[in-house]
Order: sequence, then C-alpha cells, then structure tokens
Amino acid sequence: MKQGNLKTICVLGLGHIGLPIALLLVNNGYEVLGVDINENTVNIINNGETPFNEIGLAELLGRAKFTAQTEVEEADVFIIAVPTPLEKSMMVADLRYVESAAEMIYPHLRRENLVILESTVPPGTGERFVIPILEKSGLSVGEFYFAHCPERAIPGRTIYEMINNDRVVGGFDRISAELANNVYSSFVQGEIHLVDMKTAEFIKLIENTHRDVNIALANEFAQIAEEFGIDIWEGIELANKHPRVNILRPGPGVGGHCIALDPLFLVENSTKGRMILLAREINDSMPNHVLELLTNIIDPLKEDPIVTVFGVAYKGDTSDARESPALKFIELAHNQGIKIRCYDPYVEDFQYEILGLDEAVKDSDCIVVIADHKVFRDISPQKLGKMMRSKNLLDTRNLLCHENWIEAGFKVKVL
Ligand code: SAJ
Repeated sequence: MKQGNLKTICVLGLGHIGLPIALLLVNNGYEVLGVDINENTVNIINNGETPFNEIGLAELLGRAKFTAQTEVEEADVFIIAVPTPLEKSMMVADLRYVESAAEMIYPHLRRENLVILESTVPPGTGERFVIPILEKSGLSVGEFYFAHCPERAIPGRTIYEMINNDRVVGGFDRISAELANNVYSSFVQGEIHLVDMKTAEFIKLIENTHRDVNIALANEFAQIAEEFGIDIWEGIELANKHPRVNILRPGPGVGGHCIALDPLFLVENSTKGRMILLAREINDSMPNHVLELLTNIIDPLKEDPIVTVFGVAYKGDTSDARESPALKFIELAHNQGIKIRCYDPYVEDFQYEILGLDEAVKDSDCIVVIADHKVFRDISPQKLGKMMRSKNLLDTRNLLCHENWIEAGFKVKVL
C-alpha cells in the first residue's frame, strides 16, 4: 500500500487529547470524523463550541471542517484516544473504554487500515488486549496495521506541545510504525522516534512515574524541612542552582488523570516497584499533611471553624478538577467537623458548590491555597481580611506574596 493512501481518519474519544488531535489533523489536510459516546460533547462540538478550555483549541475548531457523531464509520485510520482510569479495588488500569472503542472499530475494519492507540496503557496491552478485539473483524494484524503512540502533551499547553514535543511511535511491525509516523508528521514538528509497541507503552509510563517520584521527593523534603524549621522554598531554589540538581515543587498532592495513575499501571504486572509505590503513598498523603498544618492554625474542636479553599482544580490555571488533591483535603476536613467553602474562578464542575469570592471568605477562619491559579496573586488581602472572622492563610503552593498578607494582618503559614 502507498502510505499516501491514508486520507480519512476516525478519532474515537473527543476529550482533552482526542479533540485537539482530531483538529490538528483536519487542519493539516486529513478528512476527520470525530466520535464520542457522549451526545452532549458531540452536540457542543457540532455547535462550533469547545467542551473544555485549552489555548488555541477554539481557533482550531473555528477553522476546521469537522463534525462529530456517536457512531464509528469506515476510515483509513482509527485513532483511539479514550481515558484509562484506575480500577480502584485492584489498583490496576481500567481498560473498559479502550475495550469498547476497539469493539466499535472492528466491524468497520478493512484490510490495510491503520489503528493507533493513543490512550495510556500498561506494557503489553496493545498486543494482549487490543489487537485480539480488532481481529474479531476476521483480519489478522499484519493485514491491518497497529501502532501505539502515547500522548505527551501537558494540559494547559496541549496544542503547543502536541506540535512541538518529540513523539514516540511504537509499531506492531515496521510498516505500522512508518504509517503512524506519516500521520503524525503532518503536524508534529518535534522528532518522531520509532520503536516497538511495548517499548512505547513503557516509555510513556516511566515519564509520568519519573515526575511522580520526583514530586514525592520534593514533598518529603518539605516535611523534613518543616521539622528543622527550614524554609523549603529557599532550600529548593538554592539547591537547584547546582548544575545537576532539579528538585520539583512540593504541594498539597498530585492530581489529574495521569501522573497519579501511570506509576500504578507500570507496576501492575511487575514484581518490582517499591520506590514507585512509596512515592505514590507520599503524594497521596499530602492532603492529610495539609490538614495537620491547618489544625495547628485553627482548632476544629473549639471554634466550629469555617475554612475557605482557594483553587479546587488539580493544578494551577486549569478548570480541570479531576482527581484533585482539593477533594481529598475537603473530605478529610469535613470528617474533622470543619466547614469548607470553595472558591475557584475556573472550575465549574466539582463535587462541592463553588462560591463567589466574597461569599466564600465571609466569616471564614482561614484561607487554604490548594491550586496555584496565578489570578489569586491579584486578590487584595486587605479587602478579604475585613470579611473574615480570623485572618489566617495557609499557602500550600508558596503562591502568594506573603509580605502583603502579613501587612494586612494575616498570620501566614506556608507548606
Ligand atoms: N505537581 C506538583 N509539583 C510539581 C509539579 C506538579 O505538586 O513540581 C502536581 C500538580 O499540581 C498536579 C500534578 O502534580 O496536581 C500533575 O501535574 P503536572 O503538571 O505535573 O502533570 P499533568 O498530569 O498535567 O500532565 C502530565 C505530563 N507528564 C509529564 O510532565 C511527565 C504531561 O506531559 C503528560 O502528557 C500528561 O501527564 C499525561 O497525559 O500523561
């Protein structure tokens, strides 16, 4: 088959990864059909709107001739970009969405089609799990092509990174890898590296595990520094002046749909991974540590306290609150009888009510910064102080300008 024959692409999953990929492909010459099982998502996109915010996404959608629907149709290439959540009882990858995407594809699969799995999966999943479903089409892999091309773009800079990052493409065989390479090279300006499938699956997981373990190390340093009465932020800043040291930032824990899960996918079929699991434990326990710091500031038993959480997103400057450390912190605080009010200028979809700023701080005993939204820096502590019952600030991200808050009469504690 000539590689230039792959002209039509069907992208399954129009979320934070699938939609940008689909739009980049349309804007670079492919005819693309978007498929999502969520009718609401499909309707929003077909009305010319984006279901979530990402820099440059609305512009790409505005320029594209692109429709979405809930059903798969014949295409030359199928890209699976569905979530792989964590199956919490066994702490393993929950492959149900990957499975149903493959089930939707196989009745439409033709000889010489290419199927690309973008979703993050444990090593071996493509070969052991996805290919057998596709082979229900009556075709054997080799008659159709298969590649795993894990996504590496960071939410908040997705489009920039999709274009500029290097990519790793793992092919079932050489031709599969080369065909996938052709698809991505229509818009990727970084280098594309061709490997086998299992290696590509593994590389994706060790990238995120590397970040998780390093965040855990920063969180452990922060707790040791607290015991010694040392300012961790100054410590890290100066340690990072060393040419071979790059310590990450401590914080209230690791949220989102990737970093907190992928280390578990890496070790689920391995006999090793003690450090990786310990790092998970350290990061998962950070909301408990934040609560401990809070209860040194206010006494839940005495004061019937009200606490305001600033930022429930899983990280700064995003509206995404999936697996946010704020949620765990709020639940722990509730168990201690602390009333929580949430303020977040970006998040709309959250388990607890999001209030306006004034309402969230009225009569509050402490503000706890959880997500590091830059806009929080513009808030005037003078104005807030007047509305609060006690002027306390706990900044778990070292985000705010603490001198201003101290000047406004606040007691300030930084993680
Ligand atoms: N965090 C810290 N300290 C830090 C950095 C992050 O506490 O120094 C926290 C964040 O606040 C957040 C969590 O970690 O709660 C994860 O945020 P992140 O910005 O590190 O990563 P994600 O989950 O938004 O995106 C990651 C990226 N992976 C790497 O940087 C290795 C991205 O490139 C991946 O494409 C993405 O996971 C994914 O989809 O796998």
